[in-house]
Amino acid sequence: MSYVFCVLFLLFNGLLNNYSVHCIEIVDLTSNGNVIWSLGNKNKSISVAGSVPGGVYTDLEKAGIIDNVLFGFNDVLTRWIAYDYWTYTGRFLLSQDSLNYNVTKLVLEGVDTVAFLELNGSPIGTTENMFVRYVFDVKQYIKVGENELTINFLSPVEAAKVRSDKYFTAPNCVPDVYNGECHANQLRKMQASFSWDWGPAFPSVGIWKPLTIELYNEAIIRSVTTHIDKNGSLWDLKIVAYLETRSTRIKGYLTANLSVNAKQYVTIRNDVNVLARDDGTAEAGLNFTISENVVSLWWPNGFGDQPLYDLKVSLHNQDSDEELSVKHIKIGFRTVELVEEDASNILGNTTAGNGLTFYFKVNDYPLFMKGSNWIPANILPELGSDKNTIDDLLLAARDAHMAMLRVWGGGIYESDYFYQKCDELGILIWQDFLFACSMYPADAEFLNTVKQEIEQNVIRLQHHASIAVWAGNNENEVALRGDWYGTKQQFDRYKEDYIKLYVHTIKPIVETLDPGRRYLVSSPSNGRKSEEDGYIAENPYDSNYGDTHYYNYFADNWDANIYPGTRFASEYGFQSFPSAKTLQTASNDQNDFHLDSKFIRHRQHSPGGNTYIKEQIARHLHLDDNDPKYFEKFIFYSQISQAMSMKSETEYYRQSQSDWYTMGALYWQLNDVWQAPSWSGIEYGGKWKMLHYFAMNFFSPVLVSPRLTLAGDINVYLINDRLVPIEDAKIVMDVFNWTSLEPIETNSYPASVAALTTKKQTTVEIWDRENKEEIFMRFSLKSDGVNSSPRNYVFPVSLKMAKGLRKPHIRPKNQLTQEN
Ligand code: BMA
Repeated sequence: MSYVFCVLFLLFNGLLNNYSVHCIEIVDLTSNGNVIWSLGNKNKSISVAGSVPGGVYTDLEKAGIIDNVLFGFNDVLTRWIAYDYWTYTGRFLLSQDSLNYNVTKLVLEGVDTVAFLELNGSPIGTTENMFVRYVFDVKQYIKVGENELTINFLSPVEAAKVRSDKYFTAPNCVPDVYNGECHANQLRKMQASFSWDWGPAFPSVGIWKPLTIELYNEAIIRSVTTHIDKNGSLWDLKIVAYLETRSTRIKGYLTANLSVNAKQYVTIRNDVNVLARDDGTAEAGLNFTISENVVSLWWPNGFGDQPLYDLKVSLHNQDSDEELSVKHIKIGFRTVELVEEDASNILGNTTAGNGLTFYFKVNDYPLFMKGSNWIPANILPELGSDKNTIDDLLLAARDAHMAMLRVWGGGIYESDYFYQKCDELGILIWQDFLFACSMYPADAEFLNTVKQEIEQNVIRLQHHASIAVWAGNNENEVALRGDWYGTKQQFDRYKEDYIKLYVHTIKPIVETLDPGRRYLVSSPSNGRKSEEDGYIAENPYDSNYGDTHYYNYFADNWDANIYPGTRFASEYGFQSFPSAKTLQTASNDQNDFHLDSKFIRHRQHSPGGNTYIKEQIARHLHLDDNDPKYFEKFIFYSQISQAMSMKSETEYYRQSQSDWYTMGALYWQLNDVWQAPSWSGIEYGGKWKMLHYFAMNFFSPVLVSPRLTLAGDINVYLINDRLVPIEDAKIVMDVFNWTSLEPIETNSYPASVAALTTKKQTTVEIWDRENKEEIFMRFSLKSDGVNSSPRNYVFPVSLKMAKGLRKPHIRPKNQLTQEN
């Protein structure tokens, strides 16, 4: 379907509130544009209807060639697909009018991944990076009437292998239990699509984002970036328009129109007279200064509102005033700073005071970042932008008081819709670049495509109020330092490549295109200290610097005393099983539902995972191996165990704001991609595990948080994540016997805490109490002006030792009535 407009035209790109207006003809080549696509394999034994945007797994499933990919062992049973070669063919009509434009560009927003393209039988280009927008000049290849576009894909598994033979880069392969594929690090493709410790391998293939032909005569605005700085009572807003043209010079003018409070607009205009580069690109800028009185501050979730303002940027022809191209975006006014300064300024001359702080200051307030880690919403990238799934997950994050999500480096740069939603909900994004748990090649071909990828994605995403920080990779500094992949003998070579990629290639691009945001070379890292130490720190997990990832499957995770100090916990977690209901969507066979079944073993990718869960459960709960309902109980107990572990660890980090200046807790992981044991709080399909319900409490803005000390006493903290202090409050401790619902003892303690801080209020001595197994303590806050603060509990001994608990005999009401 094609549209010719010199007036308002909405370019379909699947994005909300982000559309373009062009004096331009757009030919929508997606299935939505009524282009008929077909999909075939190499030996032509398969020929089915194709979808664009789409991918081979979804198309073959739709055609009935394969079953539901997430059922049973289908990840392995469908693996032949990743070894075959696939071709998408689309046919579309063009009129003579369409051929009269000066510029004819084929624009592919996302091709997954290694492909060569032909238009009417002529080669027009190749693709090798699923995160890059490819724009090909096709003027000489199009014709009046029917045109045929073919996109021929190589097997991603083979393409990775071919590159690996040439530029081998560790690791050799993922562990066998992943049932995965090797050398994902060789391709600029979602790294998790070759398998992960929480996910199956679906080495996807397809055109996963929109595809159009753009026809125009003069120039267009491809993207817009905004740079917002606070200067006294004024906001400085610098806008850069990224232009594309066919001529050597772009002459005209730009206008920017910004909505402000009280339904007013501010408009400015700037003449443009710039030389285009050889590839037809050029930039032009516009600057605004606006008073802080006409716009309101944007705040992260829990700290205030999220006002967003429309910004319209348009390019005009100088002589005719004709509007050639327009971009609409929404922006928020806020400052975000990642503060790394001498920690002794806050913590004094103490062990904790060594090193540097690591915290986010938003609108000049130091805010503790509560949140989680985001993995792709779907293992098939074409389904990951589903709005309902994104809404459900982000609303769940919002409801659990999360203010930050880390978009993890093994996934994708998410859809525009995702970041728009984060802008609306106040969820700050820690955006990793897409390199994870691996060493990466640094040959020229690889670095060139990475360069394009980083440029395009920083330009696409940086205007979002939600983006807080960029990070070069997930765990690659620590992996190299810790010799995770047997690289020790070649440490220098790998270090050199590491620096080439994250420091010499990515860093300058990010810092030039987005000078206002901090680029961290890795996560975790020691931040500035890692940089001073030559980028591979002696101990990237240093408690006194930067962020840390912490997993401990051997100690008692309910015991807060096991956790090391950190300035910012950007990952920590423990596995649990998804509900039986969710598992049943992956198997109909009752025999599959026990811990040792082939099916369950197939789904557990973490080596030793089930044993760790079992051991963790056994520390606190009694589960009899011979229980006839063992598996159902195991699932349930695994969720209790995970939720309690994450509660202890998260509260430990929140408490540690007071003595270690810990300023962030992002647990691993928010969501899931299939029905399997994992670290997630939300199951595939959207069901909340116990952890997510617990998060609503342990992330509560105001929380009384008790910690059982090694000495056997209770330190009681009051955590206040609000911009106002809590004064003249009372913490009430009720002591209960397990046998009764009435407290046997009640004590209260005066409590107060400044805004945005945590303070230890008191130590309750219980070490010398007798019969600890018969009691537990409940803590609550009484304070005028605090709407809600959840009750909190201390169990002085492991729950399995509790004495006096009786069977509650709780039954649904109608059952009781029937029995009566
Ligand atoms: C961290 C993450 C992921 C992984 C998780 C659980 O290291 O970065 O790579 O899935 O641990 O093992």
